[in-house]
Amino acid sequence: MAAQSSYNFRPALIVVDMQEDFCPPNGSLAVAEGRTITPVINELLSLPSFVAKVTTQDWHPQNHVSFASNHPPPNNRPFIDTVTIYHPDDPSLGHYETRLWPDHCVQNTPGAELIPELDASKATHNIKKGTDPRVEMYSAFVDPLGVCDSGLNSLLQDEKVSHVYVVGLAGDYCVKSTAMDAVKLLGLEGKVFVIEDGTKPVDGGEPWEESKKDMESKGVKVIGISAKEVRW
Ligand code: VGL
Ligand code: ZN
Repeated sequence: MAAQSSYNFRPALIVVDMQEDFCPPNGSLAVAEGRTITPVINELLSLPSFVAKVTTQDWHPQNHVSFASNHPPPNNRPFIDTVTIYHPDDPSLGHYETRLWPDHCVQNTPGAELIPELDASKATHNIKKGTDPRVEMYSAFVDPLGVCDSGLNSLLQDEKVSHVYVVGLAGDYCVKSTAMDAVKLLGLEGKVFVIEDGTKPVDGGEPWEESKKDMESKGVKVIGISAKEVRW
């Protein structure tokens, strides 16, 4: 009897937060060179191999906890100060410290739009995240305390996804968290790839090198667009 392969290559592409507010020249939280990665991402979006192509949008209400403007001075400087976020139902269920940002990606505002040069029509799904005003949510899957689930995990499980490719903005925040959650929630150690040419970090240089090490230590592979894993 012929051996039947149990191996099925079912890759998914996640395009994280390619939104006006994360891009120069006018974004309120513009990532340096954020727009320049679009051709690489469009090339990936044009590949027929993906069983799912997901765009995500940071989609905050105006009263979101990550906005510096929603906290009293003097410890509310965007990019500099942090706040501690407790589990909204019961503080004893957990807490985490998180960085404050300028107001960004407010629901239904121009800054929350996907940038027009992104071939978003080639995506199969769009996921909104960061919609709960009480919690920060960098990952496109779930916030750190499990309060808010975007539905991305069940979507990718339903599609029996075997490999995940992550690009978009920002490399050291939402891309990083999304890739690490893909490993953890889907059990895909060594099968989640961040394509470095398809992302840019908020903090370049040494902090970005550290972020890549963090990702690698959690089973994410950081590769280039020309890597053999991207030429199927
Ligand atoms: C992000 C900071 C705040 C991101 C979202 O998409 O990486 N960064 N909100
Ligand atoms: Zn945000």
